[in-house]
Amino acid sequence: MGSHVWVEDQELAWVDGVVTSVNGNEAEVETINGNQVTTKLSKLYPKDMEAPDTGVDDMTKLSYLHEPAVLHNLAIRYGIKEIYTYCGNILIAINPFQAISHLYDTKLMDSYKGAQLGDRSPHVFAITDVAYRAMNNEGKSNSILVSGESGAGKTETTKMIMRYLAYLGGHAAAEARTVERKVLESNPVLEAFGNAKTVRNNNSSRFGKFVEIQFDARGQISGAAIRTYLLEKSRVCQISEPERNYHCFYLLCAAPPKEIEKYKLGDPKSFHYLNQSSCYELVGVDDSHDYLATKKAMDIVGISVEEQDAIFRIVAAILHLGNIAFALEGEDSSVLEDDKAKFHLQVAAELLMCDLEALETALCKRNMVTPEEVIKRSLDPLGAAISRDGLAKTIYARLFDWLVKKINVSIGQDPDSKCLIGVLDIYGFESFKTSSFEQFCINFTNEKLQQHFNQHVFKMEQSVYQEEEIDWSYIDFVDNQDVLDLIEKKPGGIISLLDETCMFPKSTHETFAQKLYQTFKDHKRFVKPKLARTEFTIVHYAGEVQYQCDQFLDKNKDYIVPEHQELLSTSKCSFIASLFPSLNAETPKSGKFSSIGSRFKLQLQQLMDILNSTEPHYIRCIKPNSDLRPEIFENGVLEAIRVKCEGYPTNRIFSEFLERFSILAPEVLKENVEENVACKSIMEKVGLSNYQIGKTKIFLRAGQMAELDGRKAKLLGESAKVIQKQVRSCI
Ligand code: AD9
Ligand code: MG
Repeated sequence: MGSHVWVEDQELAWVDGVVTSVNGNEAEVETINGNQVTTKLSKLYPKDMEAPDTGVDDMTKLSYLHEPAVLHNLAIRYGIKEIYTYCGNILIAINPFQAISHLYDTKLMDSYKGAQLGDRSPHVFAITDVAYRAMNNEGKSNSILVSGESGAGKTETTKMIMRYLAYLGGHAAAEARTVERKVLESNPVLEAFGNAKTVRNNNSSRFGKFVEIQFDARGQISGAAIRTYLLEKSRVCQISEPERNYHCFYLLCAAPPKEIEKYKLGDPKSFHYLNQSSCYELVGVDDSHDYLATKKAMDIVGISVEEQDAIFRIVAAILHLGNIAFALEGEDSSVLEDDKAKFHLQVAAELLMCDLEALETALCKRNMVTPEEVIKRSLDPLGAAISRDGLAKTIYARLFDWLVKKINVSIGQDPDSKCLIGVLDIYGFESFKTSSFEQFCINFTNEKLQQHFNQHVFKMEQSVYQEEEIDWSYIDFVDNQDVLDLIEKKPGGIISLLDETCMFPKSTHETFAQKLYQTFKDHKRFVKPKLARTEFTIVHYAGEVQYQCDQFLDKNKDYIVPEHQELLSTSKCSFIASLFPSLNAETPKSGKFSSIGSRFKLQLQQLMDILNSTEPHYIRCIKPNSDLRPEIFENGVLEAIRVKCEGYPTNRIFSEFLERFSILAPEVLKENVEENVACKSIMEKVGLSNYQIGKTKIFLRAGQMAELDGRKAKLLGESAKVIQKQVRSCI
């Protein structure tokens, strides 16, 4: 009774209050907003009444490391525009959604250069500086991993890291500065082609990115490599309200009149690939300005004027392709719907520099190979539209890959570089009403990174324990290896089973689902939802996600229709033809199945290998809302805390501990013993065990600090009562 606690609240997430009565394992709490709440004792969290009003800049300074305390601290700091907070050496960044003046200017960069972590207020520059210095001093590669849900600020943070690295490792001479300029200008180019407005973010990255910045022996940038992961191809042909397609389409529609005429463009509303949503413009974004800015960035990264022309010709051609509509002819054949469709077919063929009739045939017909001959079979209008969309997606994906490759060649790799700093900006955990293959891959990535993160945090904890020479050997470490096995084990994991299913001609998504149900019926991370026929649920570390298998098979097949391949490889535009190199013995035959899931798994493994060879630094971005609770249940910050809680989440220097708790055993101070002995005596008197005494600090298990504070409050309460009694008796 009388204790200050945090209690869960529907609206505010957490609200503080005072316990007014306790009944068995339930408590009555009067909250500060005047409500009486009855709740289980186990759902109450103690509030630290000694925590400073302005919050703490490092979560590890909090006496209680639990969710309400952490979120409250972040909320206080956010209120005073302090968007960065440490949790040990992990940086937490809360998206301010507005420019904060001077937060990233050169003067500030100067002030972080060479500063120790913790000397100055938490900042993305501070973490980057630590990574850069560690690389220079120890000759070891470092990496900075930025994570968080969509819209949390990963990409903006990544750009700040790159800017600061360019500042630290930049060249003095103007002519030598091209490397860092190219590295920085690669961002707007990739964003124009790989970012789009989504429900969650007006500039959402639809691909993962790992930028490896190479340094020479003097610590100057000498090269860079950009790797991208899994671009969302489906967006090119399908968007829904209130989202947009990739930015480049709108930029081009807002180009100067000469270009509009050249590419036969016009109002974005007239294009099927854009008008499936009524959102065309973005607040605060001027597409015509961005078109020119993108071209300028393309100049800097070394994309020639001719190449730019070919690129935008392809972008325009995709829009025209989307407007080629089909109508039914006869029983199951298709023809161009009307003159409008004919016009767009003609323009698309002109822009792609391929034969008009060949394009129409490639869209509407398929070759059937029989032992005797090759027969042309007609597709129905739906089949033709699918064929058209497939072509558009393939062209776009190849264009994006070309851009990445070109930028890499242009920036150049430094083969002699021994040290690099890798910066990872990758999609966060996703769970939608219908989660499909993309979410499966994204969440798989997050499981992989989570394992890396857990191991890292655990290792960091261990190193503190080691420094203080305390015994940590019995601390259990809960891993997510079982989920990873479920997904990627070979053979037997979901990806393996998917590949097997894809190779078997008669299989359907239903047979795939049945196979999963049978194989994993006893797996504790796999759930078959009740009455499900094609859905399955994975119990991820961040929560359960239900996947819909309907399109898993199709989406896993990296397949180019042979007719499309043939058409484009013979384009008169050498740029386009080069995107579809003719097949030779070494390249896999078009039309043959190649697994996107397996390739992605391999890419991820390569990424993990690189990360494992570096010293990692973590930045967790958070998207705030009114109560600062992350929208998605995944919360890396709390996950870090969970790992910490498995060990000794709280530690205090002996003197601080004594200052706070000597009241519980005042006699120990009189005994003139060593501080560590005094700390031990207090713990023994209170009856707590399992704590550890290090060289300079006492390490407490989760909940012990609260227990000590509780005792202290009780004692103070009782002495207050005694004083009150004495006062009363005097009156
Ligand atoms: V996604 O997973 O790619 O959809 P991100 O990358 O996590 O997402 P992004 O960096 O694009 O989010 O940030 C979203 C928006 O928040 C930006 O467009 C900015 O308007 C805003 N933002 C993010 N970080 C900052 C910042 N440090 N200062 C000011 C910011 N605004
Ligand atoms: Mg992003």
